[in-house]
Amino acid sequence: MEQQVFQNATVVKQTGALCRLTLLPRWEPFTAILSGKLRLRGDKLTNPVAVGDRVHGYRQPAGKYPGEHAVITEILPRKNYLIRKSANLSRQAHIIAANIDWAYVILSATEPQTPYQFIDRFLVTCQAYRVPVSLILNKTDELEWAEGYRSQAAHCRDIYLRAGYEVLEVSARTGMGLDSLSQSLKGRISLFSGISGVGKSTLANRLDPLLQLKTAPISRAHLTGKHTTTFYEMHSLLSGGYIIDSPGIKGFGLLEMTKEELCHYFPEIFAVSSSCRFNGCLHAEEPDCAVREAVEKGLIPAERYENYLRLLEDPEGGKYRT
Ligand SMILES: Nc1nc2c(ncn2[C@@H]2O[C@H](COP(=O)(O)OP(=O)(O)OP(=O)(O)O)[C@@H](O)[C@H]2O)c(=O)[nH]1
Ligand SMILES: [Mg+2]
Ligand SMILES: [Zn+2]
Repeated sequence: MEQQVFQNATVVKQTGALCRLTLLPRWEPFTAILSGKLRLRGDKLTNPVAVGDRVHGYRQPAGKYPGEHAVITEILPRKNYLIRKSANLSRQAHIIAANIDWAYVILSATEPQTPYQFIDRFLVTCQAYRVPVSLILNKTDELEWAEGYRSQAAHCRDIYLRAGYEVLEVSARTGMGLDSLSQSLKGRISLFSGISGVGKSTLANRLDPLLQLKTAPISRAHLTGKHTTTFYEMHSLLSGGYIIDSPGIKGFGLLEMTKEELCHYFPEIFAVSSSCRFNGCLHAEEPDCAVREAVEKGLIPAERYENYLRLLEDPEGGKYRT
């Protein structure tokens, strides 16, 4: 039997050397391995291929190798991707997903709470890597009885609405808000990201009950998630579209930008920065800074400005380009 060539398959899962691929819009995942040539490509990435990658390759003639894995021979150029620092090899980066049409940072209205610093870092990273991003405030059903969280949740929504982001309020438990989310997901590959325990997998299951992804209650003692999902994996939704469910994210990094560029990714800061006295104002200690004035007047939330300053001082994951 001849080798059967395939083109433009999408990676739906990647674990070590093995990938699952499908020829979208068909959903019939099959297993493939990277060709030796691709595995040896010496760049700064720990994984040459990631979920969302488009690849060419061929299927083995039946019976030639055990398991009859297909082989990936080429990874197509990416329209975008997100990376994180590799945990052990600090100079290497790990691609978490590629060719993302939309990213959602999922937050819990109650517990676990995502630090603003994390949210802002995620938003900046998405924009810097040209991934459109929205926020999802999940578990809003719990605000019924968890009164203490109401004003906190409203404040959070307010901050990001004012910054110009879309904030969807939903409940994976009751289904509230999911019709409009479901509409937005159609025809796209979307990434569900966020810290462990905010309900990424529960949300996916609610959007498509056939998925049956593993979920787990948060720890009662620490009010944190249990890192239940351990792989990035794309799933096909019956209602249309594809979502990439992901493990609870712990950190981001690698801002490939200059310090001057950072404020471009804080929309409400960027909007007033043209009125600063100095060209190239970093909005830290410069005189006549329009950004600081706006913060003092309450036009820019202090939390956002503080996170901007934090990122300016500590890009976490390296240095700014100079
Ligand atoms: N009340 C309520 N609980 C929810 C909601 N969504 C998720 N949960 C609960 O939150 C807990 C964590 O949900 P998961 O879906 O496992 O969270 P995850 O974000 O996938 O977590 P990791 O896979 O660890 O990153 C589970 O007990 C869910 O039942 C919601 O809308 N309302
Ligand atoms: Mg999960
Ligand atoms: Zn300024």
